[in-house]
Amino acid sequence: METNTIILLKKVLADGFQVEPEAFKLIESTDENEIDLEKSLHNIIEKKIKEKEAKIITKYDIISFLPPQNKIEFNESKIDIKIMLEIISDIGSSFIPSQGKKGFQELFTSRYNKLLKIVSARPNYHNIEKIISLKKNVKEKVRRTAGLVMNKKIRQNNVTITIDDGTGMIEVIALDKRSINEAKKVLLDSFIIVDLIFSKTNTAILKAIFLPDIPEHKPVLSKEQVYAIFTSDLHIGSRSFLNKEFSSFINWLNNKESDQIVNRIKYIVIAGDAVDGIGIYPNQEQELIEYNLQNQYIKLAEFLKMIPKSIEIIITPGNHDPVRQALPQPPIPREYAGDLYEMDNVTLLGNPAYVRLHNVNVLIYHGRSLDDVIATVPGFTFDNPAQVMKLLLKCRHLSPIYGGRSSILPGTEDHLVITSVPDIFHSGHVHVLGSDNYRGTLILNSGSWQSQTPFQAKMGIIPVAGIVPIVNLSTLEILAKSFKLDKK
Ligand code: D5M
Ligand code: FE
Ligand code: ZN
Repeated sequence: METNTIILLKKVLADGFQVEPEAFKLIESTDENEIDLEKSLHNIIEKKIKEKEAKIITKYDIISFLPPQNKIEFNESKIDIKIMLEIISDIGSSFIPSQGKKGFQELFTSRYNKLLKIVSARPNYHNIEKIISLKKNVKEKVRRTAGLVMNKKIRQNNVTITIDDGTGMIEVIALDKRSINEAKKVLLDSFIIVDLIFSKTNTAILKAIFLPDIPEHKPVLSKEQVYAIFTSDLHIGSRSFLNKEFSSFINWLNNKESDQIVNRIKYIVIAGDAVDGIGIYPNQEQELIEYNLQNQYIKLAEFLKMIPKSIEIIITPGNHDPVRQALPQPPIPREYAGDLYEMDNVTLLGNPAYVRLHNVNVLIYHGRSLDDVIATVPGFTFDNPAQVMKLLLKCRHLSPIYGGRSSILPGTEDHLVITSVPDIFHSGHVHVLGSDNYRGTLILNSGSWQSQTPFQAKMGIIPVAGIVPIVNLSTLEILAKSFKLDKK
């Protein structure tokens, strides 16, 4: 015979919800005379649907309606999850640039070599020929080569691309519709693999383009159910910084009663532009309410000090922070952000940085090169940053286009090549929330805490501000929590 509990659970499952085993045990042990289980579960389901939360009933959902004496036994304050932060690579801290032209030659040689090594390890690409050996001119046979894109010319009926691999250069021409479309999307200075055929007149005709890409993979997940918040672009000091909304976010982090997730948040990543800075663009002072950079960081530290100490905060710089603009950027220095260095739960890293949060591989990168990619690729817009980040993953490079708004320091090694495949790729900068899952990697752009500035209005950028993506590190599911004030 089915018990009332089983009948109830069947209803829950019929709504598309899952029940965690521990939640199930708790439901079983509740006294039906004391609690209206049906009503309580109904309320939880309604709330989860309304707030677009994951369709899982956890033990914390059940605890939320248990009478106090039962609650004590499962008191959330007893949750003791240890921080597991590993810094894998923080190149901005130690990078020594090379001087002059030689440095740039070395940089691009390193880019080519690193990417060739990545692709040559795959069975499909073991037959990549050097450009110099292509000149032997075997006609009507598909040849495969690779190089960095030196030039791209889009004409009415064709597109030509010139690539260089250090042994020589070759211009390939795209003539058919499919090749033309592929060729148009190619980013200057990026590494591409090219299939071509020589015509009777010795013209290299493009047959196909392949990007280094990331392989399909299973992300590494946390064994414990812990959450990380990915944010950026607070722009403290700007008139448009959303002080009230950000305060409400901090309050929420302190209100352990309000949400069972709060107790399991162990990391907050701030991927640059925490402050608005000063002298970043002409007439910026008209848009500031705090002109002193140190004071902007003091204000940031005041906010961050209100975050529970059980949460580790990782801060990397962006283009509004007082460090060199060229990549890789060093961490925000102590001279500006002394208060942050005094905090035990704050780690300051450079941009980009690779970290592991509870075993999950996270690539943190502010994202300035997104501007350059959006400006170049037909169809790319500011309102879809995940699409742009996906292309960076395919190119296996954080800032392929040289000489745009995003600049790179010359050096013997190109550290912006994405050598290891991240489980989470986090950027900000464009101020628009966006996410995607690409071949097992969670792509995340974190939006901002700054309302539309007059400049962004001119550019047609509509920021998504005051919403934070919270990621369950044991599933990589995202919950977008809004702290926007209701303006109804
Ligand atoms: O950049 C926030 C967004 O605004 C980002 O997508 C770039 C755009 N932006 C900002 N400044 C400029 C300039 N000078 N030209 C073009 N686009 C710009 P943030 O880094 O927060 O200022
Ligand atoms: Fe920003
Ligand atoms: Zn920025």
